Amino acid sequence: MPSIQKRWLLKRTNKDFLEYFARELDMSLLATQVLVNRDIKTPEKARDFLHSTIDSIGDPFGLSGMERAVSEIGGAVSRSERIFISGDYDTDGTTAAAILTETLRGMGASVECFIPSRFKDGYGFHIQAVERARALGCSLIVTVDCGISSYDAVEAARQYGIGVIITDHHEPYVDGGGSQLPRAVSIINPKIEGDNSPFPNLTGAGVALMLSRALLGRMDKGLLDMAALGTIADVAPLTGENRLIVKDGLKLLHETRRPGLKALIKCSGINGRIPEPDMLSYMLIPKINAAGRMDDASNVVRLLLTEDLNEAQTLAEYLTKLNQERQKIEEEVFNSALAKLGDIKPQGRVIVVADENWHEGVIGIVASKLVDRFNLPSIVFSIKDGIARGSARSIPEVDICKAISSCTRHIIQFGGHKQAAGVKLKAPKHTLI
Ligand SMILES: [Mn+2]
Repeated sequence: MPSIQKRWLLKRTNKDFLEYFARELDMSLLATQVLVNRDIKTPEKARDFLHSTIDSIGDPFGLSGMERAVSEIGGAVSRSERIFISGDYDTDGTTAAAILTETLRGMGASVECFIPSRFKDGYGFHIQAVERARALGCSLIVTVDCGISSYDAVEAARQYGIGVIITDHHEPYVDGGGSQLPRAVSIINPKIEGDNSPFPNLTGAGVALMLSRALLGRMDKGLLDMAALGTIADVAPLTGENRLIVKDGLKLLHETRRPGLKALIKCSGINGRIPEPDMLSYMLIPKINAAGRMDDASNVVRLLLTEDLNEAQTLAEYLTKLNQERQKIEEEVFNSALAKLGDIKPQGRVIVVADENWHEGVIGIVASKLVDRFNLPSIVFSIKDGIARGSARSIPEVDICKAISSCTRHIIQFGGHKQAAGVKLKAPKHTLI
């Protein structure tokens, strides 16, 4: 413990520095203190932080795999080949898909945009998507916000002579205990080994934005509203590149030209001011996520891309209604999970609960609520037809994806992040908890 004099000196130095720094920046002491708290302690860094815009974001070709992806996509567009975009059903996955769809259509490409169904296809990129791409005569598949653990689906595409470009941001753990990344034409994922890009925290929508920027040779700022939504929805750290995306994206969202987002913002009651990330997380993003949780998330891509005011209004009302249903079911499942835990005050290291009647669309949120309540990593399974689909959420101390990857022999499929993962297991009747 420093002596009183020393502590005084520390404070004193700090105060002198603050005053000097505030004078340099021509800012109040309070605002300067906020910068210092963020470890911004030189005038250059401060100016960078305060005045940087989306134009100062780094070079998209810094992402490994970008060059090859751009040349393959460029080739397919110039040969008028059909391109299949395979996304995911949450906000990040649907905004990523819409970003790439709009970009490629703008380049004159013929594009099919596919969003899997949570109930029919499950999370991510699967053989069903490959079959559909083939049936539609597509020669190239580009995944967004998924694909990094889809070794088998990429093999199936190769068999059909369809090239796959994977763009993702999930941890590169692989299916079924294998040790190989998918044999794709190109993989863009800031999390894979050897990627030295300056964008480690991009989400699926952020990676899609970078691909768009590389394809167009410029940033299409009209995409930033969607990129900001994906970034906030995936709770990515709002620093560096993500902060720039969100900063400009929120302004754009406020005055969005997209009829669908406009209608949805109106339904959410956040009209009239530039929204803050928290407001979006509570008021807008749950409505977007509700589509994939309760029904069919390709409606979200339609909402994001439609130019038709009536369709926009109908879709916005539909999402709002689905979200109300979701809230009701979520509460029921949460209470049922609590009842199952009963009086056992969980003292172990992890909570695992399962039921045959739980709605699959809400198990992720219920797992989050269990983590909040008990401060333990939690996995919630919904069992149907001998298959247990689980959603795992964790506390900062536990890398849940790694934990699950250490028991791959029991697992049909899994994927995710350090704090959130999805997992699929065989569930013979007698194992029901
Ligand atoms: Mn994502």
